[in-house]
Amino acid sequence: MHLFSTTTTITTPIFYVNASPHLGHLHSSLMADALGRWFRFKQEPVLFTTGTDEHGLKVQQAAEKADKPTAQFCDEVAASFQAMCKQGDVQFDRFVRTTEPDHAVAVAAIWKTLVDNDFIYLGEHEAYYCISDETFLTEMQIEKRDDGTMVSKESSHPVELVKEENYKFRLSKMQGPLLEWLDEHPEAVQPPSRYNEVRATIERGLRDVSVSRLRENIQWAIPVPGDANHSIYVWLDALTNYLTCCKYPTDMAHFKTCWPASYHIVGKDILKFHAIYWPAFLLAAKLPLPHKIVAHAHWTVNGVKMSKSLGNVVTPDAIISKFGLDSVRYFLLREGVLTDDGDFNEDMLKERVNSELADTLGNLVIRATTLAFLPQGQLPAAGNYKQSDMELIHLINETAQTVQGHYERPDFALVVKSVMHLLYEINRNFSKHEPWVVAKELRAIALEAPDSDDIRAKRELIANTLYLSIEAVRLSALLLLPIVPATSARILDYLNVPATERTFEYCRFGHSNYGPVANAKSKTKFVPFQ
Ligand code: ME8
Repeated sequence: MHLFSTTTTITTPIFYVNASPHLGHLHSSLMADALGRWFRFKQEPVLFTTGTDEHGLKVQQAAEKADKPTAQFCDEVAASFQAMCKQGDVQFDRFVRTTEPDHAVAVAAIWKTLVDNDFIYLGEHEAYYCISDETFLTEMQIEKRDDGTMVSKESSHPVELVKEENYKFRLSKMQGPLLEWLDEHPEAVQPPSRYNEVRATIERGLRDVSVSRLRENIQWAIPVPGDANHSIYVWLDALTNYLTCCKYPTDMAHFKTCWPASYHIVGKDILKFHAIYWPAFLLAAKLPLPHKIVAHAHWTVNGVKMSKSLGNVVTPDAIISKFGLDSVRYFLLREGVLTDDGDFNEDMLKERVNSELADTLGNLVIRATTLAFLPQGQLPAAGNYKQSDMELIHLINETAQTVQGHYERPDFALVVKSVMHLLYEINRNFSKHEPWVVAKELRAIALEAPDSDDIRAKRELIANTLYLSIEAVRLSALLLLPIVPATSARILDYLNVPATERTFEYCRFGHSNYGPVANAKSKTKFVPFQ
């Protein structure tokens, strides 16, 4: 993935600290976490960053409302996002807060570079500003409500007319370069429907954007270098976090090892900032552009958008405490598809986890490792495979390759579907061969004809069916490690797969020698899965 850098850099949005985390924030964090785990599984160096966006009017006003000093308010809410990561086992390398000193240095540096490259100028700015979304909007993007208030058409949040002297960024100059970038990198914005959306917006034309506000109107912000009357626009500040995490500009040798980012994971609500403003800022600063901007859709609750005012916010804490972490990780990554909004529904969570994780994967573990139907608890060595076995072996190997493509797109729903498809086929094979019946027959005839062809064939059928199943379980558990790490680890422990063999390299049939064959040889018995 990394053409220039040597590290796979993966980011989440940095979340506003105006309110505590909810399921949507957890979802973006889990996507990035699963991706990070995947590349570590492939033994590639990873930098996974997340954090909090702490400046701007929205946060300033939330602190005032809570009647707390702004810095203290930020500390408290940032801690709740860190707690969410801990509870979700989100294994980030850097949790960046935009109030940290190294971030202020990075923001000042990019500002100066944009000024030096003549992309920032002082101008008069008159437009509607939406505090909730921290963005200026054009006349086309707002509408009047029946009660006379003006709101954003997209988010329905109120807007206010702002007329003031602002520094502006020459976004209008970037239409050509941005289109060229998109043409050359059709995978740069995922999924393809979002790519088309971004392209169409750029084609309609871009206007210069305001990148500062008067300091008298917003004090909780990084000041414009050399002009105490202005504060830097919160989005320019926030987007720069991705550079801060790579040690820009203080350690450029390190920076080059991890920039450009391989994946920016974002929600569809902030696509414009990541796929238009951010590449434009980077192009103007002569810095390389990210490889992939992945915009996922939103979670709704029982069909309604999750919102604090509606009181239907699902908190990570409540849901993880109720269902357990892996069930939540599984459901969010399985159901939170990229293109369409997903509905969060507890019954569906239970149904998915029971039918797939428990019934399909869990049951196969139990079926494939039960010793009850093996003569003297021993499993003869597998081999001498039939055509139908060879087809399943091919499917096992193919699944590893297919899943790799799905992870790296990334599309976790497809990862899970591929693994489940393999498990269904293996379960079907198991039921078709009925090794428990064959084992019974074997016991009945073994004494009369201890070394007949029939006995050898029956032993082979049992061994091959079980070994295929064990290998499918081992491979599935490995491939699901990034999504359900604890469940997968439990299965791999149970199969005696050593820690050194829990990497992508071992995702091939028969590649390692674990399962009933190895255990039968060493006379170690399997403990039934509980
Ligand atoms: O926009 N479903 O922060 P934010 C899925 N600070 N994901 C959701 C969601 C939902 N219902 N609601 C929120 C900001 N998200 C800026 C970002 S980045 C340089 C600055 C997730 O706290 C999703 O990733 O409003 C969305 O883009 C993000 O939270 C918005 O978080």
